[in-house]
Amino acid sequence: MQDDFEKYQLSGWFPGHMFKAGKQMSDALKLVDMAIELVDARAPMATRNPDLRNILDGKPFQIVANKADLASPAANHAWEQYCADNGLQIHFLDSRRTQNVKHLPQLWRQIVMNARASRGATRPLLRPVRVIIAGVPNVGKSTLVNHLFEKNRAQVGPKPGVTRTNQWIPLEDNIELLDTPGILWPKIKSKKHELLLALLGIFNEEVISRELIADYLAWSLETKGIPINWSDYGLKNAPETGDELLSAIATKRGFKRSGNLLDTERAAISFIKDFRDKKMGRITLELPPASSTTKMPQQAMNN
Ligand SMILES: Nc1nc2c(ncn2[C@@H]2O[C@H](COP(=O)(O)OP(=O)(O)OP(=O)(O)O)[C@@H](O)[C@H]2O)c(=O)[nH]1
Ligand SMILES: [Mg+2]
Repeated sequence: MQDDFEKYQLSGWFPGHMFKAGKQMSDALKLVDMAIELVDARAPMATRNPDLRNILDGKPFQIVANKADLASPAANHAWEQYCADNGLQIHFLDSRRTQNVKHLPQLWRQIVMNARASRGATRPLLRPVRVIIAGVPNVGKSTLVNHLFEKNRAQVGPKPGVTRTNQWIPLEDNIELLDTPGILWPKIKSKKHELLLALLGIFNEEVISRELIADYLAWSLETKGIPINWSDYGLKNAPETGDELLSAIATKRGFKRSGNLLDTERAAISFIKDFRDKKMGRITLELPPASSTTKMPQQAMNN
């Protein structure tokens, strides 16, 4: 059944470049044995796009939760547990280091081979296993491709793929990686979801008010019980409202607009930047559903 968004996409109003990207993605997925679904470890489920599973049509996939170095180690562990309990393959990664990615091709080959075995395939695969890295903007697709590529470029280099536009990068273990990552458009479920995606840089923050994103961040930190050194922001205690926080930051950091007014937008930008730069510590914004995390208090989870 088509939902309203799908009807809108097919109506002719939907921007052409997005439709083209979606079409390229489904064409690319026909060529591969498996997809690597790259997500942001700070919100691993909220940064997925359900369309990918629909287009994959039963082909295996692995969720790679990238930027694991920015997320809470305890929360990463809780997500691993949750995914294992729910039959999902998840792998936490900091893709900026080549040494972290070098074992991945072997893992992917195993996933494809297991999927073939469970489908009852008996004939050996006589060609390389083909994989694609897909994900919403800014999750680190290019970083991961580049590091996988870097390690193998010296050996063989890219060779033409099965279509004119696709190039395959040969990796170890007889695996080929499509050199262009698949871009998935974020599917926004609610205003809150939109703010979360904007905070993670997945959705262009300029179309949303930065003050609102900062307000959402402060609210998330507070409701999740994440300890913050509020004195860094000119406050003795946690703020009661976003306005209070942004005024305090603008005062402490001397952000002024013409007319000697406090520049709360600049305050919001600096607060968001601190979060993205890990100045507040390693923070996960989306925790697994409660059932699998009851043993761990929320606060401990973000340490
Ligand atoms: N801390 C951290 N930063 C990362 C990691 N992977 C990527 N980044 C950073 O995240 C930003 C986005 O990375 P890209 O590789 O450009 O992401 P992308 O998915 O290709 O983005 P689009 O091409 O816009 O869709 C860059 O500033 C990277 O340096 C990671 O594992 N940890
Ligand atoms: Mg990219």
